[in-house]
Formats: sequence, C-alpha cells, structure tokens
Amino acid sequence: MMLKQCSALLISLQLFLYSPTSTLAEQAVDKQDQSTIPEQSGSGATSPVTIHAGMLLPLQNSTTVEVKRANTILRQVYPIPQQMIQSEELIISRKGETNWHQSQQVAASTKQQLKKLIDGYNLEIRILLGEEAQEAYPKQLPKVPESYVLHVSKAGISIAANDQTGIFYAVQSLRQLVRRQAEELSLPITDLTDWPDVPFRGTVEGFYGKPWSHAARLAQLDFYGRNKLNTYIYGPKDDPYHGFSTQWREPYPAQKAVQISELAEKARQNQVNFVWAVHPGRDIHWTDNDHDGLIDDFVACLHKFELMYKLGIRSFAVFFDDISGEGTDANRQAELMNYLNANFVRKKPDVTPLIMCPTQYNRAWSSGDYLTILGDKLDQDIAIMWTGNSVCADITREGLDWINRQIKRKAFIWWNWPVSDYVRTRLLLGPAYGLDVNNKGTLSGFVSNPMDKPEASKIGLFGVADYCWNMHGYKSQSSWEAGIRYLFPELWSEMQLFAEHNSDQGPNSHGYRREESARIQPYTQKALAEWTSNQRISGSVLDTLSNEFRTIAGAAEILLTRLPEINPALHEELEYWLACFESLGIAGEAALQLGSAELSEDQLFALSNQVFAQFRNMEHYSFLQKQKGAPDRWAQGCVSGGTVLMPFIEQLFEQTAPVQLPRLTGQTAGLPQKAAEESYRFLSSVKSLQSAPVIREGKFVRIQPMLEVIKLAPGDYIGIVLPQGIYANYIHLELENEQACLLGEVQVSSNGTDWQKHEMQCEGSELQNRISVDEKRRYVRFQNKSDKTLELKINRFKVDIPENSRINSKQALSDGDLFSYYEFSASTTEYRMQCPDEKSGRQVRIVGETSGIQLVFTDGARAAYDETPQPTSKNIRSIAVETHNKPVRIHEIIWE
Ligand code: LOG
Repeated sequence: MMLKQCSALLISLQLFLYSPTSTLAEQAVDKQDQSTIPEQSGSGATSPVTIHAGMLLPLQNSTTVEVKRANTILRQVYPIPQQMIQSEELIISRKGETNWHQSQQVAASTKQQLKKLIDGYNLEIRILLGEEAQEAYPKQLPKVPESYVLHVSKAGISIAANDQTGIFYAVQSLRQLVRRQAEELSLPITDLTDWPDVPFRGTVEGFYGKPWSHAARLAQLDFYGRNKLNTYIYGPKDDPYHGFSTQWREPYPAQKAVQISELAEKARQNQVNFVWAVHPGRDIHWTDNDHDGLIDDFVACLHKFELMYKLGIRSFAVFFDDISGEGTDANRQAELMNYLNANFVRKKPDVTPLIMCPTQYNRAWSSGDYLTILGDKLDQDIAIMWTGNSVCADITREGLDWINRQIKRKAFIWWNWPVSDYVRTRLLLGPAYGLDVNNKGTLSGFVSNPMDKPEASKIGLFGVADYCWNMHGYKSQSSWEAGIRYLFPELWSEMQLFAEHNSDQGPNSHGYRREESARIQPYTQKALAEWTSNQRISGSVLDTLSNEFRTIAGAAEILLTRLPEINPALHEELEYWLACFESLGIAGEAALQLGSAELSEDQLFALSNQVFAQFRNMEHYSFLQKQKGAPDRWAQGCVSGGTVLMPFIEQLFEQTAPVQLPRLTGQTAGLPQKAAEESYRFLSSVKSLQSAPVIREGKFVRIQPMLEVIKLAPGDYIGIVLPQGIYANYIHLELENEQACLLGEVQVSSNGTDWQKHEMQCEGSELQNRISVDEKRRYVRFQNKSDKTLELKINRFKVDIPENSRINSKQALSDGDLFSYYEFSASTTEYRMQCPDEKSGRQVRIVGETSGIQLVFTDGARAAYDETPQPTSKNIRSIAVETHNKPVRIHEIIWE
C-alpha cells in the first residue's frame, strides 16, 4: 500500500519534470511503475526514490546558485541507473569553498576523483557510509553491496552507500552529470538510487594469442572503474605462468611480478577485484610422490597462490578448459578446489571466494556425470564458470536454469564475445546482444572474454557493463551508440560507421554469428536483384549505395589521419582494417559505376582497374597485418566489411563485368565466372564441426586453426576437399595427441567415396608426406581407426597444391577471363610479351597493375604505359614488365 502511494507520487512528479520524448524518462517511468526492488539476498524492503526535504542540507551561500528550468533534462548516466529523476539544471557560477561532511574515511582514490570534479566550487558535499548511510536513507538505500544514493539539490550533493564501492560508483555517476565550462559548474538536480543486477561483472582475459600489454591492462582497469565493472579475471592462454603449459608452478620473473602488483593496486583504486587464474590441467598429476599424504600438485597450486598473494592478489580462480587426459577428472578437480578453499581462501579473511572454469564448460560439450559431480562435491562457496549452450552462445534464461540445476548453484557466466581468437581476420565491434533480460538472480557473475585488441574491445564491454548493471533498462542498440560517443567523442560518427560494418565473425567452427551492415543490406540485396532481372540498378538504390561507399572511404581516411594523435593505441590495433575499409569504399563506388550507365571504353578500363587495384590493396594490408601479428603463431590477416559489403562488391563485379567487359576483350559471349576459389571445403562426420572454414593462401590450403579439443568417435573423420581440377601434392598434420599416428590414419580420395590409406611419416603428433599430383587426389582426411573416442587439437591440417593452380599461370594473361591473373614475382627483372600477330599494334590495354610497364616500339624506343596516350603514332612491338622489387599482378593484356 505504502509502495503504491510512493509510485503514484513519483509518476506525477515524473510527468511534470520530463519531456515525454525522452527515452531515459520513459525508462525511469517504467522503473517506478514496477516499483523495482533489488532481489539480491539480504536486501531489505526498499521503496522507490522519494525526495526527502528533510535530507536537504542548509544552503551555505544562496547567491552562488542559479537555477534554470529545463524542458528536457536528462543528462544520461551509463550504465543506465536503476532509478533516476532529474529536474532543473543547477549552475554554480562562483568559485569558493567546498564544504565536506563525511561520516567515515572514504578511500583516498575515490576522494581524489571527487575532488577533481567539484573541489573549489561553493558547494556542500556530504558523504555517508555504512550504518550512517542506512540511517539517513533507510527507505532508499538498498541493503545490497555496491548500491548507492546520489542526491543533488540546491542545497548541495549527498552521497550515501553501504560500502566503499558504492561511494566510488556514486562518484562515477556524478562525473557524468557534471559539466564544467570556464568558471561554471552545471549539473541537474538529481535523485538517483542505484544497485547492480549482477554481483560480479567484468572481463576474463582468457583468449588465445598475444596477451594484452601492461599499459593496456592499466587502461582497462580505469575503464572498468568508470563503467562500474568490478571484476577482471587474468587468464591469457599464452602466459605460461598462468599455465596451459608445464610452467604454471613457477614464480613470475621479477619484472612481470612487479607489473602484476601494479595491476592489483590499480584494480583496488578502481574497486575492481583482480582475479588471478591458474591453468594447471594440461600438466597436472594426481600423485603423491613424496608420500606426505597430499597430492604434490595440490601443494604446488597452493604454493603458487601464496606467491601471488604476496604480490597483492586477493581473488583467485582455477581453469580446466580446453584440456584432455588426466587433468579432466571431475572428482580430482573438486578435491583440489576444496583443498585450496580450506587451506588458503578460508584462512585468509581478505581473500574472496574461489572461481573455477570446468572442462565441460558449455552444454554442447557436457556428457556423463562430470557436471553433477562438481555440483555435488564442490564447496558451495566456489563459483563455476559457464559459456552457455555452446562455446560461443547467447546467454538465455533457459540455458541458465539448465546448468544451475546440474551444478546446484548459480553459474558464473564466461561470455565468449567479443573474443575473436577463432576468427582472427575479423573485428567484433557491434552491439552486445543475445543476453536475456530475465537472467537477473540466476547468475552469480558475468564476465566477457574480449578481443586481443583491448581498446577496440571497449565498444563491446561498454554494453556488457550496461546489461549487467540493469538488465531491464538495457537496450543493446542505444547502449552501443552511447558507448561509441563516450569512447570516441571527436570521431564517433566515423567510428560508428566503421563498427557497424565490422561486427560479424563470418563462417566459423562455433557457428556464432553477429549482425553486420544491417542498415544497408536491404539496398545491397535490392541492387543485386535489380541487376539480375534487368541489368540496371535504379537511381535511388544506386544513390544510397554510392553515398555509403563514399562516406566509408571518407570516414576511413579521417580515422587513419586522426587516430594516431587522438587514440594511438586504437590506431595501432586497427590500422590495417581501417586501410582495408578505405579500399572497400573506393572499390564499392567503382563497382557500382561499372554496373550503372553507358560507359566509354576508357572508363571501363579505368573502373575495372580501380576495382582490381583496391582488391589488391586489401590483400596487401591483410598480408601486412599477418606480418605484424608474427611471431604469434596464430597471426592472421584482416578483412573489413567481410559479411555484407565485400561479398556485395565481389558479386556485383562478377555479374556486371561479364556484361560490360566483353567489349574490352573482344569476346561476344559472357566471360567465365570467377574461378571456383571458394570451393575449398572442410569435411567431417562430426556435425558440430561442419562449418569450419578452409583457407587457401598461395600453395597452401589449410583448416582455419581450431582452438578447442575436438572429439572423434570411432570412424569419425576431419579433412579437406579441393576444387575440381586441383590436386594435393603434400599433406601435413599436427594433431596434438602423441597417439594420433597409432590410433588414426590419413586417407585420400579422388571422388569423396572411395578412400585409400596414404602412408605418412610420423613423428609424435606430426604426420606428413608427399603425394603425387598424378594421383589426382582432391579429398584428404584423418580418420579415427581405434575403438575409442579420440581427443585431439588440430594445430595444423594443411594440404599443399601446385603454386600456379588455376589462378597463377601466364595463360591467364590472354585467356579472356578478367578474374584470372598472373603475378610477376618481385624478383622479375624484365619480362617481355610480343604483340601476338607477329607484326605490331597501335594500342594495348592492360587490366591489372600498370605501373612499371613499358611499351617497346618497333624502333627499339620505350615509353611508360601509364604516360603514353594510345593509340600511339608508332607501332608497338611488345610490352615489358619490370617489377622494381614489388610483385605486379596482371589480369589481362588486350592488343588492338
Ligand atoms: C576457450 C577460450 C577461447 C574461447 C573462444 C573457454 C572457457 N575457453 O574453445 O580461451 O578464447 O573458447 O575461442 C575457448 O571459452 N575454447
């Protein structure tokens, strides 16, 4: 009854204070309507926010405060608060004394931040902590950790919280309310009551590949503090002292140890729990060799924790993901965890509860009684991590209910987004979505596994912070837009465009996909459909798309020019993707023109060369990105707009060129379609693996590296299919299972039905051998021949093919197929091509790269192709290609 009355009062206040168009106002009304009450354990009954006149502080000097009545207020606070009301804007114009009233000692770093915001202005500020806070705001302040009340009135600012983190979070909200212009401080009259929906929120640096740098981690921790994320779990797969190797028992080298202490301190200042994780399971033995009654590796683990404690770590985790063999035993894992809990965690009052990542960490991989053993045996105060219904998946309420039943506790979510270690050519910069808003109360924590690009990952993490704080207030799209504005205030529109076209993983072994280019996709589809049906694209579609591609090229140029100064770390992460994005914009415009109006022959040449040149640039940037990633063994190139825009340009070009370009080659029939390069395929009897991509790079065809352990039941196989007419001449596998050679065999086939064993040279987990192209083998596979399920990782699955297969032969230069090409290697000093009809010509056209190409006249004189108007007055005898130490790619040479 009481609650209802409060709500009614607030709604009427709301209508009076806000413009009805404001989204935040709407959200606030929603909240009040529901009389939202925090649900976490221990929360007492709380009412919605009310303005208590009794709480106002006496005005120190009324002449310093000017009040402006605003129609729409709303200075947004992110993460979106649970309850917020704002009214007039206060302008505090005269500098003076700030009067501080505080009940207890506020953390020095928090106080410092607060001082930076408001000190020197003529303001009353009151900070209430713990019991005093509850006494002052008995109805408003929820009795849950990290909650706070922030109250801004003409009388001053009041902050009340149960704990230091609550005070810190109030300051982060205040930071977003305050505007400082010259000598003025302005902020809206605000009543804010806030608490998190998820108790532990943040990230797990848990990906494969180059770990984040020290500087990047420091910057992340500041970002987490500002966005009310309270957890950072340290677990990069490629830090051998974290584990996933034999070195997990060893202490960190001195310099690394100092850095870890610095990170722990930085985390404390930002109210972040720095959780250090060990990953012992790849090399763990459940044996007691020294006969002291304890498993030796239990003691080794405890010892490592003690070392980390000395470095300032107060939160710990143990990971068992992506392992096979001895370490996967659920009973032993539970014993180790409970041992650490009893002998370390519970003995140290300042250490927080343990977290574990199990071996079966997602539903698709769960089998037998592994999870229920953990659920039954693991101490109740140990959290269990979970990635959802598969490795990379949306986090649904149904999925959470399922796992919580198995493990008899609330799962601690490890969300594999925006991690990109399984799709390294892509960027995952889109909104954070696929998160059920009804998950509140069913999960103990939520951490996101980010990209190896810490700055770029902040786009996704901003959304994660927003979701975890207030699920019902979360709107993925508007949160994403707000995040981009917050992160890149000077370049937000360019970054938003870039992010919107770089968000999908592309086809991948986990089958997890994100939207990309959704705004423009209806137009690309329309353009292709129109072209197919009447070989022209209508004006409005053409305009929209041309405009998009022009804007893309412009935005990329701005980002490439300005980021080095404004955000050098981000530039370092993204430069080659941005360079590709610029080329994509230019290629897109040219491809559209090629498909549009009546074009002269010169225009046709210019446009098709432009498209090819940009494709070539993108390949080059991708090569540079791969080089930059080395020596990381996982390094790969880069793709921009890989899901919608790039395929659109390719398809449009492939469809328009056969209509437009025969005029160039003199052929009347349509040109052959682009060679079937895409038909390098993955082959497997295991359903969940069937979408894994296969990549051709020159003479190598390989399965895109898979990071996790795969399971092959007896008779199951994995392999590669080559396109028609392309045959294997070498097979090379590295399977990370010493027994691989004994338990399985490599087989080849010409038709995919009749298989023959191919003898391999075996060395441990490495299998390799030649195979003659004369055998015409298009199919290669590895099959489990044993009667047990084989667990292995595919570190390499590669088939070699002759280097010039299909694309790279000199016939390509005059085969009438503009997509086929020949690449003159960088070491070519000069290559001469005669005019074919023995005599000579007046004109030659080149599709491809033309710099470095010379015309050789019948009298022996030469002229640069690019600088000589054609037809020429003299007869051309031949052309000469000089590569000047840079490869030159030519698609077609046409004599007239
Ligand atoms: C790994 C993780 C990796 C992620 C995405 C977990 C628990 N472990 O398949 O290190 O970054 O998937 O590739 C994982 O997710 N294995």
